[in-house]
Amino acid sequence: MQKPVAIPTNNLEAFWMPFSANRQFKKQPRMLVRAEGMNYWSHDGRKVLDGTSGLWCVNAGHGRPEIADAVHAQLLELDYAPAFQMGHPKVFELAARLAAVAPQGLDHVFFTNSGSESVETSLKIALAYHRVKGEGSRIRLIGRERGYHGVNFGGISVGGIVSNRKHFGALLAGVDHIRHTHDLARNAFVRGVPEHGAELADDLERLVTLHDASTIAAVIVEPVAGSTGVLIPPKGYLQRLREICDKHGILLIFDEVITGFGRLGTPFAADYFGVTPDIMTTAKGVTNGVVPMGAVFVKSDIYEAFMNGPEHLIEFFHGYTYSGNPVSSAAGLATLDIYQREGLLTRGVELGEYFADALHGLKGLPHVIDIRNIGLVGAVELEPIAGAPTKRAFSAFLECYERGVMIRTTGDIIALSPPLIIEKSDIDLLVGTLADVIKTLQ
Ligand code: PXG
Ligand code: PLP
Repeated sequence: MQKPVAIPTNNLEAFWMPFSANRQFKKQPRMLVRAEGMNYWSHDGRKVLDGTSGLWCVNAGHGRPEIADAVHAQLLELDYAPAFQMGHPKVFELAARLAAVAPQGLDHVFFTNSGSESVETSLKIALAYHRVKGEGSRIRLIGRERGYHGVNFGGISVGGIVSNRKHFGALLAGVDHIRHTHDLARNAFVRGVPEHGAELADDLERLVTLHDASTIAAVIVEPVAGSTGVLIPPKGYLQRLREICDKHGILLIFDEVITGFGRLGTPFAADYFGVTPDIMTTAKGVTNGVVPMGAVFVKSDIYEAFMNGPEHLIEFFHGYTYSGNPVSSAAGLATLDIYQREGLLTRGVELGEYFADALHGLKGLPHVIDIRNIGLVGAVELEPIAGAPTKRAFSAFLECYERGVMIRTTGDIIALSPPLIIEKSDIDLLVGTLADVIKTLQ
């Protein structure tokens, strides 16, 4: 057992924690001090099973020495190289290897440092693409209700999570949203992909009728909406969205920041659903979450559209100081090695059924109004306490942590997304603890 570490409770004030209840945390801190494999260790010496891959990112499990060694060696060999007008070998190697595992046709990679930056990058590529193609009237971006696309201005504009939008002014102009697909009345407690709701994709036709296709640049959706509480697309929905985009010359962007790198039991959600987007955003799992990095994949004809004009000119005025930096690139290569050596990008198929059985065994417990699963993602939706939404699920989170299991909650939905190295005994512990905790909830 990890030796308890004294928490410096007198100096927690300076750090303004992101997306956190700061005051609650600082009264009752939950500090993590070590991690290995499937587990964290808390400051008070308890082992805590990671049911969430950190924040949906540590897909190959914690403390992988191969990644640590690659990062260490890279720091000593070439620590940083200018990202603009200069290169270094590993970033080219990583782009080529990523393109090789990506769905066919997504052959070019633009690097960022997070999912939020990947989203901004994808929206800018979409707008600029139409302009370089001579269709500069396509200025509108379409998102979806309940979508999460990070926290930068483009992302919250196309996003559909009210709390992430309402405090931040008028947001980006020219944005509209299609309806979300959550439908408890028709789809509650369905295993895997729900039957009903493909017709919700036709909502895009409504926006085309309203704005005219000639003004719309792109539609961005999460293939499976993660952050809002795991909303799985109805059968046929993404195919239909693809067809409507094709019909009207609108680019389709899949935000695969969560679904990318094996989460659904396929390398990407595009593979799972057999629908290939024009642009695909990723982050998190690209480096196993341990060094910041994001990657935006684009189809060749999009990249090629930019490659015109005099060769000494910059083709796309966009990039980050740390785009494809050597350390992140080294971490990305070592991570891909692990995924490929251990077959992790498809391991969710093998274990998904066991995970689904365990999860759906929670049906009938108090307050449980829906259970959803796909690959190694699961969600348990709880009936909110009248007048106190989010409180019931937050209590479950606190109690699970006390009992040595880390879950994630959003609203009154509990989300599970364990590392892809999980074993059946870990699933038993994860879901078993959750069941015990749900039984105690007020
Ligand atoms: N797009 C999607 C689909 C995401 O899930 C982002 C963009 C932004 O990525 P960065 O790296 O900028 O955070 C995300 C991130 C949660 C949770 O509670 C989800 C995310 C991040 C943190 C927590 O479910 N998704
Ligand atoms: N702000 C200022 C003043 C800068 O000079 C830069 C980059 O040079 C940025 C923001 C953007 O930083 P990054 O490239 O790390 O996103």
